[in-house]
This record gives sequence, C-alpha cells and structure tokens, in this order.
Amino acid sequence: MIMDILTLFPAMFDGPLSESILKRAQERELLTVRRHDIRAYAPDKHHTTDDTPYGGGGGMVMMAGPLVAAIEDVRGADTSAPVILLTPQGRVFTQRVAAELAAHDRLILVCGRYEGVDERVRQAVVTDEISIGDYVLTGGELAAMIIVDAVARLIPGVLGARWGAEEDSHAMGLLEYPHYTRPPVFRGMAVPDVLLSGDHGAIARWRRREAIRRTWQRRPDMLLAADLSEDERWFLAELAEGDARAHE
Ligand code: 6GU
Repeated sequence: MIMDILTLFPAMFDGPLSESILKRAQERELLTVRRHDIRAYAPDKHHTTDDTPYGGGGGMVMMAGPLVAAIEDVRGADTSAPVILLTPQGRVFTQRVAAELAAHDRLILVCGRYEGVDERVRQAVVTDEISIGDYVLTGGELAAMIIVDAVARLIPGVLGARWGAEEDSHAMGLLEYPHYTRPPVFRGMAVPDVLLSGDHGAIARWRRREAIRRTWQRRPDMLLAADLSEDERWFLAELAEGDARAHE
C-alpha cells in the first residue's frame, strides 16, 4: 500500500512514522508513506500557498493553484487512487471507512490548513472528504496520521499472524473484553478464575459476554449493529433488565 500525503508541514509526521508498527511495516515494504510539501508547488518566490478570502472575513484560505498542481503531480497518470481531503466537513472516519480504504493499493491524503481550502480544489480533484470526529483541529495532519495508522494495521502482515485485526473491538461491533496478565493477584484484585481454567470454550464465552456487558455500559449505541447470537441476546436482555430494576 502506498500513501501519498500532501501537507505544508511534512515534519509533523516524523514521530508516528518512525516508531513501532508503522516503522516496521515500512521496513518490510508492506507500507510506503511519501510526504509531499505543498509549498514546493507555489510558483512565486515567497512560495505563497494561502490568501485572504473573497467576501472578507477572518483567516486565510489555501489557494487552488499550488494545491491542485501538487495533487496532479503526485497523482500522475493513475487516476484510480482516491484523493481524500482531510476536513471537519468530511464524512466521519470509522473502522468501516478504514476497512474500505485498506482495500485500495494507493491513497492520496490532502491535509487542509488554515480556515479552509478554495472550493475549486474540491471541484477539480478531490474524490472524498474525511473528518476524524466532531471537533476542530488546526489542520488535517493529525487526522491523516490517524488514518495512516488505522489503515496500515489492516494491511495483511502488518500485525503479527497471532494478533490479527479481525477481533478488534469496533470490527466486531463490540468493545473489547477485559484483559489480564501476570501476576494472578494485584493489590488484592484477582484475575477471573475462568481465564486460568484452561477451558477454551468457557473462556471464549466469558469474553463475548464481558464484551457485550462493557458495550452495554459504555456504548449502547453500538449494540444496534452488533451481530449477536440468540443466547447473547438473552444475556443482553438480562443486563438491561438488571439496570431497569436498579433504577426502580
Ligand atoms: Cl480532518 N481536519 C481538521 N482541521 N479538523 C478536524 C478534522 C480534520 N477532523 C476532525 N476535526
């Protein structure tokens, strides 16, 4: 997978790309991240990339000229790769969107800055717009990093074989069950017996139920879309009934 990132601040990506799993994925050539400085496409001697908005008002707007030139140069003849503008106005990024993006062999991520981007950039070259949530960042760079991270770990081989992405919370439609490792007792708190039982069927059932319990407590909205068995639906009904009684 190739990810081309267009930004005014290429150095912002240094840290996240040079550690841990993203570093290893690049070393193993499962992932190629190329950063492109939009400023290099500004023709004037000051390399201007922003200007004041027509109609007045505060702030600056990223100019269409340098940005479209950068995108077209980076994209080249291959127009199949999505050109994704990172903006709070985009569709909201979720695990489902991450999986959708992971199916491409190339992504072009365009980091917006300042108060916005000239509307004609969208009209000319942008094919998708993504936001990472309902809050405002100073620019699209941190959002692009989050997309790189979430998509990279879905590329086959990036995570170890024993630690695939299939069972992730959100991919399953549930939050994760509680995890424990040594020691068996920490400050008087014991690991649940079932996890030490060696009974893999019982462990799997306990984990599913705890995932459902946690999702019910913290993100009940997610349960609408979760794929639950008949047995698990009964368990959920008991949880809901227990809460209803507690509120009587
Ligand atoms: Cl993609 N960009 C900016 N500037 N703010 C955001 C965002 C993106 N997603 C959420 N907030």
